[in-house]
Amino acid sequence: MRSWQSPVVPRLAASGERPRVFDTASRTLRPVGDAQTGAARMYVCGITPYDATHMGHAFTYVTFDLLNRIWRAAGLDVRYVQNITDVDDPLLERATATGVDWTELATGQIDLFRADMEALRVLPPDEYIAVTEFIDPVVELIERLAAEGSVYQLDDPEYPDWYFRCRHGGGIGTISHLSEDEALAVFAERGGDPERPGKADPLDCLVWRLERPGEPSWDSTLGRGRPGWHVECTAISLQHLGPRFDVQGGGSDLAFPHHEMCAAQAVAATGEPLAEAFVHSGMVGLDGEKMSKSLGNLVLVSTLRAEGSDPMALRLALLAHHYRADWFWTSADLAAAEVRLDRWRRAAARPAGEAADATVSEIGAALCADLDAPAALAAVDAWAERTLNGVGSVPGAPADVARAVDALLGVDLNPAV
Ligand code: 5CA
Ligand code: ZN
Repeated sequence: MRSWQSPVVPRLAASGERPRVFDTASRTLRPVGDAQTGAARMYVCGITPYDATHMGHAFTYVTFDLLNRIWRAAGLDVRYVQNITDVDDPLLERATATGVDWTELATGQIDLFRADMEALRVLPPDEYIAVTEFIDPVVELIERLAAEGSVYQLDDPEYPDWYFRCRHGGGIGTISHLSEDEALAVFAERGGDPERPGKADPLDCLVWRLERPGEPSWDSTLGRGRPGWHVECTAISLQHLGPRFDVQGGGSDLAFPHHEMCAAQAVAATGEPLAEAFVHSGMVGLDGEKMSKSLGNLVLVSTLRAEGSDPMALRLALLAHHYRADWFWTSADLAAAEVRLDRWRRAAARPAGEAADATVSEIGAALCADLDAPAALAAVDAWAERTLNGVGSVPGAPADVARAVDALLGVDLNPAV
């Protein structure tokens, strides 16, 4: 699938410093990116396109955009892959409820997402893959899992769907640290079917759903049907990045079951771990609840843009929160970001100001220390404050800080057009 247009990233002198990020699985800060090969491979779970980009989605993609940018600044060659879950229960339910064709619903929402990502200056993935264009490789992966005895057909005369044995290739809690009881509760909330009769284990996950009347389906050796959710990300990431890639990313709602199931499937199929680190952004909420399509309490990037918000202010509002924090969106976030953007732009427009080097290093160091965007923002705030107060008279320094702010934080300080 076509991704979106990349912003131009100003080149900085390669810092060589590898970032450290928090790995949910080992609960440690780990350096990520391969210092030996100079490569960094990242997979970030993409949208299920049935409601346009909300600020929670934007927070997650801006988070991994920071990692992408700091890797590039370190001189690493980044390979970035993202999926689109363009066939799944919630999308089909929404299409039915609103009387819209499911493919039209998905296409419209993907277009909106692309436009939002472009406006927010998020670097596009190198491969942007919808599951509907990846059915054959998904089936091949399930066949491989079948050969290992890791999937089975349900004992159900009407719909003998295919399930993955969730304990093959891992144990429950390996990434999420949930107990069995917690896992059961969360599984039911996040698309799982622990109560379905005939399963070998309540936590086994669906990998191939046989055709139901009126649902999209594809011919395959498993019977005519469609993929279950988790196996799409396992198939896409393994094919385009190979096992043991550097970072598997997404919001913290994906740690279980999604990333655990993907990780277990990868081990069961290849004998190797899926990824070196599993990195999760916090959840953005609204009015005391998680912002989610199913709850309908959404603040959409496209709405705020249509109301005239500068996308760079939206980006700064997101960056003001550390990626691992859960937080609630309020209009005060945007108001504070607008004030900050205005100050930064005024400072950046000066012909001379305080020397740039220390501030540029502080931004890089903050991002390398578990993507500490708030600390990076504080460094730029302090520089802007001093420059606006006439401290320093180094010609070109404001332009140098602006280049670093653009390259590392993705914030364009040219006046809004
Ligand atoms: N298609 C699957 C992943 S394979 C999915 O979770 N789609 S999604 O549209 O629901 O979410 C897209 C991304 O945004 C995921 O990484 C998810 O973890 C993240 N996300 C969803 N809601 C929020 C939220 N309220 N705050 C932060 N991130 C969120
Ligand atoms: Zn995924």
